[in-house]
Amino acid sequence: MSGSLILLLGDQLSLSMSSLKQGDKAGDVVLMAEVMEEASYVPHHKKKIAFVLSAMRHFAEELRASGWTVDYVKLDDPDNTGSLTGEVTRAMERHGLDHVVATEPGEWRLLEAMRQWPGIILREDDRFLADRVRFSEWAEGRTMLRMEHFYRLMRRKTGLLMDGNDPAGGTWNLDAENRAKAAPDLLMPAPLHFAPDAITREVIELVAARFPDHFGDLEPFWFATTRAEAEAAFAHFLRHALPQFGTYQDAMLAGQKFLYHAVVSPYLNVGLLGPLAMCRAVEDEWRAGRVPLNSAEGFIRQIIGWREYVRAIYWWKMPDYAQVNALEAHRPLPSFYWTAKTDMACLRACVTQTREEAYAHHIQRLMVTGNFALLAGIDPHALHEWYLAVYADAYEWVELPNTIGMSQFADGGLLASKPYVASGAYIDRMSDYCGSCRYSVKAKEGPDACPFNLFFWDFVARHKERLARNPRMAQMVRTWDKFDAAKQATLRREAGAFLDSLS
Ligand code: FAD
Ligand code: DLZ
Ligand code: SF4
Repeated sequence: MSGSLILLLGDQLSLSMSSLKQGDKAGDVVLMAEVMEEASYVPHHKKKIAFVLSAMRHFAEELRASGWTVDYVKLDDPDNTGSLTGEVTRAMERHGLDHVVATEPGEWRLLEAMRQWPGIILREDDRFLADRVRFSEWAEGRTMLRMEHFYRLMRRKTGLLMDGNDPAGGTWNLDAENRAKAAPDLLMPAPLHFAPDAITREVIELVAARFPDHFGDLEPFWFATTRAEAEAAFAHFLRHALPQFGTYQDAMLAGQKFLYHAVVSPYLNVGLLGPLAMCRAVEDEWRAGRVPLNSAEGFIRQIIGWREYVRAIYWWKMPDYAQVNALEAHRPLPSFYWTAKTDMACLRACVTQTREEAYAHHIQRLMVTGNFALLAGIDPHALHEWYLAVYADAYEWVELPNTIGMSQFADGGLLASKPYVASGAYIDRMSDYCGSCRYSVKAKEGPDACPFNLFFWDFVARHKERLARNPRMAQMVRTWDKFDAAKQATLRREAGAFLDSLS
């Protein structure tokens, strides 16, 4: 057989990709292609496009340095067909090859397209710790799925934070210690910034010229774009932020976009970092006495717990998962998700930093933008496309279940045990947003009432029957039922008026 064409996608930037494993450096050609289709199937944030293209170009150099022959097609190549299908066809002709080897992509739509390619050989993506088929078998046999059960299996499988058969420190999950409110601190660590090199500067010019209407600020651009830089960014997190990561994991501050978060998900999701090595490094920090257990366990849970769990659910439930809408939410996405023009200080802060950085941390996504959309009855699919577009770390395998399942309860409770809804009191407890807001977080009704307060009760009223059956929400329904009829009517009328004003 002649050599192979090996396709590497923009989020497959590792020398240990399964597609490369049985490859032959002497006879195979690696294809990497920048294509309009991938850059615009949702209107990706400009910084996300620049990050992916620059990381691809740097990785092509890494491949060449390790002995591979790389055929790299740039976005502005005059013959570029604009699609991966077109570029694979052209490359097979160019090199006289009759088959193409690829690691399975992270999105269903692309997997479906690739399965139609003549001569395609797909290999499993072995960068993850949980086996998709074994997960489905484990999940099918259960009446109720919970991440915690899965997480304990993963701790045992990897041996991370284990002392023999027992969890290190005697407890599996220290989440209860990870909910402190943060105070503004001038000495708070910031993620490591990298000055754009010549390759990145060329990409920035390209993105500015080709995607002028896409959301987001292209500059300043400071993301890592090489493996060495990504590793340095993670080492910086281990040293400066991890010790406080756990305690302030849920905190939000208007002036601090990153707090003690790692800000590494873009690097991890494209393959510049590996999940197991990161978790082992975090465990080492704890065993060396440099970080507390609640930080180490909290971090490791996100990676081997949530990250693996949402991916397994994505592949188990796709393609139907993309269509679910259990709460029948159909309201269009308000324009302020793009413009940040709203009097609600919490949403303004989260959308503004999203526009600036293509980043928001988990609680900002879940309890501000996600919570608002869930309470307001926004169409989960419009919201899904927004999250997929605006964050530098967003790929459907991780974004969709986080949005549809965890944040919007649109799968009816498959992924999350209860809808993540909260009134303004939660946002006030965990942030400093409310102090500068035009609304009063204490006001429950009237023109100054925090919209989250109005919407919270309107949500409970709209979904009373379903929520009454959920042990974690039933108390809310009983509280609503105790309100007198006049109060119920006022809350619903004011919530309705505000909701109508959104469109
Ligand atoms: P840290 O808070 O420092 O956490 C460390 C790492 O844990 C992250 O880098 C990430 O790899 C992992 N992690 C944490 N929480 C999750 C989670 N719920 N699911 C998967 N991995 C997790 N994460 C993405 O990587 N891509 C997405 O497209 C994405 N979309 C999301 C959409 C919604 C609605 C919500 C609620 C969450 C989403 N997340 C997504 C999860 C989480 O918000 C991000 O992983 C995190 O904010 C990345 O920032 P960080 O690196 O500073 O994370
Ligand atoms: C996100 C992205 C972008 C913006 N551009 C490209 C590209 O030009 N070429 C490419 O191979 N991959 C790109 N990607 C990443 C893909 O969208 C990603 O591989 C699929 O969504 C599967 O996860
Ligand atoms: Fe957000 Fe309400 Fe607080 Fe304003 S008062 S910042 S709308 S939670």
